[in-house]
Amino acid sequence: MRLFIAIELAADIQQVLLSYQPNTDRDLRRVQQSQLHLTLHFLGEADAQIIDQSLAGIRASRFELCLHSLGRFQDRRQQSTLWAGVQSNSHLLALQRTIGQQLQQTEIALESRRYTPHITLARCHRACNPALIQHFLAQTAPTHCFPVDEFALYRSDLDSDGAHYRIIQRYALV
Ligand code: 2AM
Repeated sequence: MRLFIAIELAADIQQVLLSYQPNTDRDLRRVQQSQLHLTLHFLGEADAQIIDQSLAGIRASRFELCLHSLGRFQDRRQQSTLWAGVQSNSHLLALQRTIGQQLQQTEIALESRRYTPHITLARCHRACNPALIQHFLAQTAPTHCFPVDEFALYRSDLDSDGAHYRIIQRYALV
């Protein structure tokens, strides 16, 4: 099963984020409201039961996150990810590190790239229309804050219209 660990966003924050998404275009795909999330760790193919056992022992504190920025990642093939960022937050980074340490006890290979917290809002599968990107990045970034009192293990299923994410387990923060 293709798995990742993420923070689910409440419907009101998802609504805010929807209003920042760029317009759809031939090569641009917006992330649907129910699929918006903040990833902590991408795991790839892994055994959900083993991961669940590992996550169940985590004790970490709840915290507040604030939206803060809009940005873009671009890969070597010119594909872009358009995202919303959150304000730097030591609790978020501590949670991400704690989960990573816990998962090191399983045989899962974790992402080696530096953790860049972001909420993907849209993806361009080829070069994006530059006007759409400019318009997206020129918006005043949202600053809404929201409480984080749990994280979740998600499964990602790929089908003809892209990936579909579903929560398979939730873990409360204390
Ligand atoms: P992205 O939105 O920036 O693509 C599910 O795929 C979640 O895991 C997404 O939030 C995705 O980030 C993230 N992720 C991180 N590394 C990934 C990888 N190597 N392949 C697919 N998704 C990855």
